[in-house]
Amino acid sequence: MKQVVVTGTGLYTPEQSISNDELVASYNAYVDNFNAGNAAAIESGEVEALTHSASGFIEKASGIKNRYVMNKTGILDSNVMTPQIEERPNEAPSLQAEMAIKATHQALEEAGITASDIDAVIVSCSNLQRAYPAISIEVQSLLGIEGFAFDMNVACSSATFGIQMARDMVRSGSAKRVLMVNPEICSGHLNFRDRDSHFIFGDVCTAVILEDAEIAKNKSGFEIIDTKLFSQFSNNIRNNFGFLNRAAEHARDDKDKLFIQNGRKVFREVSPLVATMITEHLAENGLEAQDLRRMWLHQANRNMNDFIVKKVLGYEPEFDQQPTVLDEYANTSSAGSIIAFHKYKQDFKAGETGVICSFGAGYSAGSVIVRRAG
Ligand code: CO8
Repeated sequence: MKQVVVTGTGLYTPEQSISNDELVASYNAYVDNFNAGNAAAIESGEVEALTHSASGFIEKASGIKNRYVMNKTGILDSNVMTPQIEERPNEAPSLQAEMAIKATHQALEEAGITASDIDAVIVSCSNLQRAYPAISIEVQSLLGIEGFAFDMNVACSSATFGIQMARDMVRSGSAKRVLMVNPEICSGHLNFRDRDSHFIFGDVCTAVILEDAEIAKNKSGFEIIDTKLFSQFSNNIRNNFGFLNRAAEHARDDKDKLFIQNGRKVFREVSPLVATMITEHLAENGLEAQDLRRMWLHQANRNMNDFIVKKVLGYEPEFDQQPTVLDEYANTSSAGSIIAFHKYKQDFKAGETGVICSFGAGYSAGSVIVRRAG
């Protein structure tokens, strides 16, 4: 079986950002307007008054202080509260393809190859801006790549599932060099009028290049030791937006056409499941927790990650063992663990081992054990 290496990663960060205080000010202005506009109905008990959001709660409950977004003004306008992104003509590159290209250039540079060396493209993320043609085929075309491309979606686990697909393709010989890219515009499917979740997500794009080790030019990449995927149906994180919405017009704009979750249940159910998955995955590969230099975990919640790593290691982790990017980027769905890997991998020495792990809607979870080559 061929050995597969991650030879390059890339990160595109949007220029605009929103702090917790800015987001909360906009949400609270919406609440004040709503309550004033519904004063009589609230007084008579017909309508429930809305409650303010609070920056202090957000940081304590999640670890999030800031998020990057593709359009700040629409989100912060308390009469709009959604990103305002113009439709583009079919001849122009789509926004997700544009984000993908930016992240890809950085990944190619690290891998020391050009786009024409790639022979397969996977765009893997939690929402695609159109049904077809596939964004990945557009990326393939914009980069001048020969071969094939496809899109896939496993919500927050899209990147680790994408890595397993890419690895399997290289191992089987159906591709030699794969670009796996995650353009996440989470702000487009987040309900900024929902106090429980308005603070959770941000926008970003990550890219990963996986190659047959024999032909890789970057000899100090990260060998993939093994991958393990898990899924189990749950309604606790759900978004009912889809092509049949226009066939049920009365429900087309209901809240469930954006992200909804039972966050507390997700926290309780998913955290132990992920800790067990990582421990079992290590054991299957003859490894123990102390063999790990670092875990690059999905970035949904700081407390959740602390719980998982403590359960795997048996003690409180240092930042170096479990770096977080949540404070700056918030939850960027599938891109989160890859941002952490991208930003905190350069200090790895040859032979050191780590785990990239994602988890989220589905439920879905993916674990990727990597070891620095070279
Ligand atoms: N401001 C102030 N107070 C608040 C706020 C707020 N904004 N929101 C809630 N509160 C209050 C509540 O009313 C409650 O008050 P009380 O105790 O008086 O009833 C109190 O705070 C506690 O509320 P919760 O129990 O809801 O708070 P938690 O401590 O559970 O924290 C979290 C909420 C942060 C959401 C937490 O539960 C969490 O992070 N859970 C994990 C969720 C998770 O990992 N989800 C994965 C989702 S990502 C994914 O799968 C990808 C989906 C695709 C991407 C979608 C892009 C849009």
